[in-house]
Amino acid sequence: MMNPVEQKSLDQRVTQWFGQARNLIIQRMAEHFEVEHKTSRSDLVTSVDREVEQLYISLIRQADPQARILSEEGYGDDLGDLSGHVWFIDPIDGTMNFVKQQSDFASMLALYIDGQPVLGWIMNVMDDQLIHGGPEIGVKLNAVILPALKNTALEDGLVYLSGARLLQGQYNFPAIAKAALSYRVYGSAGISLCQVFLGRAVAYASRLKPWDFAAGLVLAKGLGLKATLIDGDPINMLSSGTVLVATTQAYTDIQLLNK
Ligand code: 2AM
Ligand code: CA
Ligand code: CA
Ligand code: CA
Repeated sequence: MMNPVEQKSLDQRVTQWFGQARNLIIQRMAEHFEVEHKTSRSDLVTSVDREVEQLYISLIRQADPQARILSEEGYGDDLGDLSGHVWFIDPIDGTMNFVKQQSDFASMLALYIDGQPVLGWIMNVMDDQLIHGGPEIGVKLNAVILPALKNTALEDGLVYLSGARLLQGQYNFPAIAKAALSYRVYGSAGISLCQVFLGRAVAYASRLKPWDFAAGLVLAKGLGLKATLIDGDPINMLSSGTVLVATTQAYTDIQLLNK
């Protein structure tokens, strides 16, 4: 395991990696970069996603040589279990926003030890905001500890949802959107989760892969938020799932709607 003093020192070191990643992304944005389609027209990857993933992998391999890495763009390891140190990498989260808007995209890392959430980092790249920390060392926005979140109900707050699920009417998303004060579709899991962590939204729900939710779950635990699959089942860190992160009250409100 890793004690809180060791966790704080690793958090500081990794925070510097995010400075390097941010500089690289901003430099590449001013140049030409390649855009390719993966599984569909709206599923993009760029040469910047690949380069940032490789940067994180080389930094992790130096800092934590025994660790295994689960990363989106294929430069990591094949994992069959979660024993030991496991790092999750989403180099650019919201690649469509990155390509089309040059804003509202994130970069995310997480460290789990023997399947337990230890440290997470989500950077809003263009706003230069890094939310980082974990259950044992607390959660900061840049250098400032985040205040305790209010336990706001669904009807009194914004809910962030995945657009595809909402349009398809899946998992009761339309009922959740109607029950909330209002709803938003942002196109980045990381940016949406940060809205919940900053107290601007009461819940986020979307069908996601492990690198999309790994950092968010660490930070949600550190902030006392609820996080499960939308039907209430526990999240499996090695498979996709429709994940719900919410204040305790909004979580209860959404579970009642699902009954
Ligand atoms: P990504 O940009 O890292 O792929 C909205 O698209 C959100 O869902 C983003 O956080 C995006 O992460 C994620 N996502 C997961 N699977 C996706 C897919 N097949 N196509 C587009 N976005 C996906
Ligand atoms: Ca992607
Ligand atoms: Ca992602
Ligand atoms: Ca990504």
